[in-house]
Amino acid sequence: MKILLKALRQGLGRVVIFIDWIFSPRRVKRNESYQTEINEQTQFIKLYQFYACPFCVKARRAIKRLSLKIEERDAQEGKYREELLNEGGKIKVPCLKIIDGQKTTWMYESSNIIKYLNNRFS
Ligand SMILES: N[C@@H](CCC(=O)N[C@@H](CS)C(=O)NCC(=O)O)C(=O)O
Repeated sequence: MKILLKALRQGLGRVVIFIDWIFSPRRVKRNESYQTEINEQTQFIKLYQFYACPFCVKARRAIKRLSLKIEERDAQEGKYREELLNEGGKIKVPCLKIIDGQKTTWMYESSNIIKYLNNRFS
C-alpha cells in the first residue's frame, strides 16, 4: 500500500513537471543593479527538495517567477538528506534553509515558503 502511494505520488509528480514545463511561469524583470543585490541575498537561501514532488514544483515555480537564484539541493538521498534530517529536524520537502548571520531557519510547508519569498522579493 505504501509503495503504491509512493508510486502514485511520483507519477503525479511527473505529470505536474510536464504541466509546469508547458506553462512555465514568466520571470519578473528587474534592473541589473537591483537583481545583483537580490542575487547577493539569495546566496544565503537554499531549497531542499525532490525533483518529482508536486509541492516542490510549486515552490520552484515561485522561485522562477520571482527570478531568484536559489540553489536547489536534492534531498532524496545523500548528504543533503542527512542535513535536512539532522539540522532541519525532519525529512519533508520543500524546505527552505535561510541563513541570516548566526541564525539559520529551516522553513517547511510550500505555502509558507512561497509567502516568505513573495513578501521578501516581490
Ligand atoms: N504540506 C506540505 C506537504 C509536503 C510533502 O508531503 N512532501 C512530501 C514529498 S511530495 C515529503 O516530503 N514526504 C516525505 C518523504 O517522502 O520522505 C507542503 O505543502 O509542503
